[in-house]
Amino acid sequence: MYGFEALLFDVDGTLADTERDGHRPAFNAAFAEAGLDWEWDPSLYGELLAVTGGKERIRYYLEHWRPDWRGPADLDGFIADLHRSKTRHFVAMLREGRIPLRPGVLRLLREAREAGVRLGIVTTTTPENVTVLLESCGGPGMVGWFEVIAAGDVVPRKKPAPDIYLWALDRLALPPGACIAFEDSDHGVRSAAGAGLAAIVVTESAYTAGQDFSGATVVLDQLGEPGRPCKVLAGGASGIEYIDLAALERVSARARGGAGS
Ligand code: XBP
Ligand code: MG
Repeated sequence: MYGFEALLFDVDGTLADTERDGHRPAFNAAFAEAGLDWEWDPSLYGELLAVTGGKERIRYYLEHWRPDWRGPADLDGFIADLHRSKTRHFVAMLREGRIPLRPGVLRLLREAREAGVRLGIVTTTTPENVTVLLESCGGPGMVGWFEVIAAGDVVPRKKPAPDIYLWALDRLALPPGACIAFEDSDHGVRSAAGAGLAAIVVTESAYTAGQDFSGATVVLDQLGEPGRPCKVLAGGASGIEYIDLAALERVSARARGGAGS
């Protein structure tokens, strides 16, 4: 028995390093295919990550970088089509195996599953991106490991709003104190903490490294593996070599303000 019942994972930046060399080139491929001369370089993409959600990001780009661009009358439909094309390019990259899971992810998921700890996904990204990532990296049955996949447009207000976590908690019929969130960004931490969850931040990404993670319980560079230790960047979880269920028990005790931290 652990002091938590479920682990809830963000996807982009947390399960896999997807943004710079995954989503970004997929957006660019969709723009090129539509005959648009828009090109999101890595630095511009860092600025665009201020807005979560691909469709929302395209709209933000148009408003701030292309204010004079004259789009079609049905701008929503145009953006939705463009974004569908972007998703096609992104899942093709995933199917080619170009984006692996981050260190320690598969090990922790397997351990949790074997121990009967419930698993969920809580992400801004499109549901298809989640299923293809999981199946490409962990095999065809891996989607079934997750009791809830909270993704994309199921809530209108995306992270940093807490809504997507609240949606997942409702489906799991669990209180926030029974869950631990895994995130990589300030948007994600605000969303998880806003819903009342303890959050572990895993970040090696240049895009999120300098962000404010003050709402997180622990900040690590990665989950780590036996023989490949993680670095604890904040949260005082000293002596943790890698995140397994025993380490999570200490983290959750700490989040509850109890002993064992
Ligand atoms: C991830 C995102 C996503 C991806 C693109 O945020 O913001 O928008 O960049 O995915 P988080 P889609 O990790 O906080 O969930 O294009 O499918 O929306
Ligand atoms: Mg993320």
